Amino acid sequence: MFTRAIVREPGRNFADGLTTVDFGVPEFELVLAQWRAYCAALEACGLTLTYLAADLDHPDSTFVEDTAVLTEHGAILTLPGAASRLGEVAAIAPAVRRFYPQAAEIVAPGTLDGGDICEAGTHFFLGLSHRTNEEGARQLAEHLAREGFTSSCPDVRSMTSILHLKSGISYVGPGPRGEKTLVVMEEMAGWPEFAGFDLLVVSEAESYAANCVRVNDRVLVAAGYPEMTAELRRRGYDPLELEMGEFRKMDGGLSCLSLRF
Ligand code: CIR
Repeated sequence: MFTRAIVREPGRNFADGLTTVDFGVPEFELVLAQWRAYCAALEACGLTLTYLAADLDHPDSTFVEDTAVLTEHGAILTLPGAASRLGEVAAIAPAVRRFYPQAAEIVAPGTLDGGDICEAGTHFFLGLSHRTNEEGARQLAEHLAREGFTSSCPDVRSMTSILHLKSGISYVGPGPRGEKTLVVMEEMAGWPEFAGFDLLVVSEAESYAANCVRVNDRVLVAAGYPEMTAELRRRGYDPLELEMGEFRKMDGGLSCLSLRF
């Protein structure tokens, strides 16, 4: 069960952030409306939110997930792989340390974005990407091992369709009969790393919906992906659909917008 989350309001210069996709320029009023609906959804799931003010020095800073990895036992502040995002860690550290005074840190030459880290019960997938390098993953694996977690490192560096591991996979936790459901985009469905999980394969046409988030009794899922939403329902999950179009324009997904714990 999650009880809290940290979120950061998007700044007026949100559109100046990094992106690899060409879906148009986000419209700020719509960004804010979608962000507010996202925060309200977390609250409806029972979470108490820590709201951080917009940080105009870092246009991508609403994607707080990339700055820390929170587990039930501890926290690790990251070292983002994009230079323009490095300062986001110092900016969020006090909010993380308020709840995790002993928070550890990823240090250079390691780099790591939280978007590459997928918790799947007692196991963590640490994605190697153009943001997270082997050294960053090695350091995190060591921290996690000390907390009793195992880990493995799926490599997404050759994929052009996703930025982070969690753009392509999400663990939605135990289903009604204890299923270990791992949502996975079609392109990654056959990967040996994911054997042993109950795969929910997202069709190529709906691949953006592979980034979804289990929050207590609900699964947050992007609106506009009916097959994926219906499949979650069929498996006994309770999806909560949210408009994500403006965040998608900046390579962002549902998980990126909060640190849940
Ligand atoms: C970036 O390129 O870093 C941001 N525009 C998007 C980050 C999305 N974060 C995530 O998937 N965890």
